[in-house]
Amino acid sequence: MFLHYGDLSTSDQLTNLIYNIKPDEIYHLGSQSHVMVSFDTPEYTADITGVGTVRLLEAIHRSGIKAKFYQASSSEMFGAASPPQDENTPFYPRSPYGAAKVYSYWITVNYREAYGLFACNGILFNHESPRRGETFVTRKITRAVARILAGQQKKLYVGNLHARRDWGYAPEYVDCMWRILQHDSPSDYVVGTGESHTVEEFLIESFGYAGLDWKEHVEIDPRYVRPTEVDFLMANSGKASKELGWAPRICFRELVRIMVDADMEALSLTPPGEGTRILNCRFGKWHQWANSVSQNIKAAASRGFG
Ligand code: F7E
Repeated sequence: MFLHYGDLSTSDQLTNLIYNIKPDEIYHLGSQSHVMVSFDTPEYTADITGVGTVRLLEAIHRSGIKAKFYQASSSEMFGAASPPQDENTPFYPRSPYGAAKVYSYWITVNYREAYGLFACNGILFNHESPRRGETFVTRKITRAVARILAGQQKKLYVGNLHARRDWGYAPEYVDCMWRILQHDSPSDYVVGTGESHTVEEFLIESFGYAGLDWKEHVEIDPRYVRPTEVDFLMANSGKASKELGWAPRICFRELVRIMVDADMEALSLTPPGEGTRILNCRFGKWHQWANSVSQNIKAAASRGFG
């Protein structure tokens, strides 16, 4: 693996990169991806999360490289649309992030139709893992569980507990992204588990799994409540299942256990171990998470990136 520097705000540099690397497949996952942050930085979010996509598409088009293109579209585009959401559900974004992703979705479709690019949208619902950033609600919760057990934190401050999300296990979603680009023809796919739970249910499961009562540790902080919220997301991934043979193997309850185990291990605590057992059973040793992020960064640095 070689890491090149890149900047989604600079089209010339992107064109040079694409022309020099001549990739077969491009997975465009770069963005300002935090929904709450997008309310504070709407213009930056529009530039990077929205216009960044057309910069990449135009770089492919102008350089004449025959690269397949994957656009990381998001369930946030559905926003206020009623669940379950599928490929035919009209978009109703509820944040600058969601609106920017809608632009990226349609410009991807447009380059496919206008120039014949093999350009696809994967409309991914929330996908989580022990590598999830610490300011997203799932990881914020599982990390807090471990820190409370380790005596490093007493309280966890969160916002809206009633929002419902379709949370799945991220590595399975990456497999689906790859499948989308291997299909005979380019198209757009909804990817999620079909199971939806509230933030409160995530709290109950995570704290309960670690033997804690969430009500003793969790406080509501209005600073984390969004100006407009997405209330209810639940995917219908029938198309991905039928055309790509994709189906998630990790359910909500198992995802919580995988994440709590990993956060406890990271603090040298002994986890209950159900999450690790689930991973070993379904995926084998490839899915060991302990310190995996820092190990990957070190490995990349030793190959000249740093
Ligand atoms: O919020 C509520 C919050 O920030 C989930 C991104 O990857 O998935 C992600 O977007 C829910 C929301 O993820 C806190 O109001 C309550 O209803 O973990 P999140 P998200 O906004 O769903 C989609 C698919 C993407 O594309 C995005 O890039 O949890 N919530 N209390 C909270 N959320 C946060 N972050 N922090 C809280 O304290």
